[in-house]
Amino acid sequence: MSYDYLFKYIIIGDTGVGKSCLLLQFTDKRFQPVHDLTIGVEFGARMVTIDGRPIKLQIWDTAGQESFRSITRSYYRGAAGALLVYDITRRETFNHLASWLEDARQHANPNMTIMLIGNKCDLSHRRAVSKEEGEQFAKENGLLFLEASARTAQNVEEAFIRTAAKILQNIQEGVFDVSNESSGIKVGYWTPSRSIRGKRWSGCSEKRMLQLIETKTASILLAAFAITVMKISFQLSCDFWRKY
Ligand SMILES: Nc1nc2c(ncn2[C@@H]2O[C@H](COP(=O)(O)OP(=O)(O)O)[C@@H](O)[C@H]2O)c(=O)[nH]1
Ligand SMILES: [Mg+2]
Repeated sequence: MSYDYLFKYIIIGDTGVGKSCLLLQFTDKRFQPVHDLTIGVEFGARMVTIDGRPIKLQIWDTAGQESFRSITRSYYRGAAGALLVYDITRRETFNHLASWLEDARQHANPNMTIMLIGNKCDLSHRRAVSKEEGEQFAKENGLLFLEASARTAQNVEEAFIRTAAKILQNIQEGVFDVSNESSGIKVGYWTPSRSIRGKRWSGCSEKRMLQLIETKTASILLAAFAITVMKISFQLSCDFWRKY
């Protein structure tokens, strides 16, 4: 299936916070009640539409344990977005956020969009971290924030889609060099209605493409103007010779 952009995501956070369940709920719309330990890194993908544009999300789900931390680190580099997850019923998973963020800042693209997710919000009777604390942490560290539940699917779509919308906004503002795949963004083939004489604009930033279109339009108008002037002069000279 064709897409305008492909965004790579990474899901990080302590073990047992619900990373794999969030991915499964997003890709398969189902919940896995038994904790199936992620070994190394797993992978999921789904198409979404943002501002009418088809975008493919390629999502890497990592293992939270310390022993897998070095494998996880190697996945930061090629990611455009990260979902940093904690469990609202386990305070220690919230306390470890700073260390996850430090890893991300050290190994990821500095423009990576990070969405902080307070997961398991269906278990609010066992809550150990207030929503305000989550919001405050996100604000202090420049992250997006949502509380979600992989079990009830509350805010799961929103978490993935809002991250993608922010990445798309950054592309439109020229923050990313999309021709460099280490940004975690791949430009797809343009759909026929958007392509210009079938030309593939892969590797070209949106800003640059608009500039090219403007330059092309200006040249066409100039050429049309020159032809009209030549036609009028030719007509006038013909009339002149006919008279005299
Ligand atoms: N109640 C509830 N349980 C959840 C939720 N998300 C995950 N779990 C449970 O938490 C455990 C760990 O989930 P998992 O996705 O494997 O965690 P991971 O290690 O971060 O990938 C599993 O038993 C899940 O069923 C949620 O939103 N609500
Ligand atoms: Mg897992």
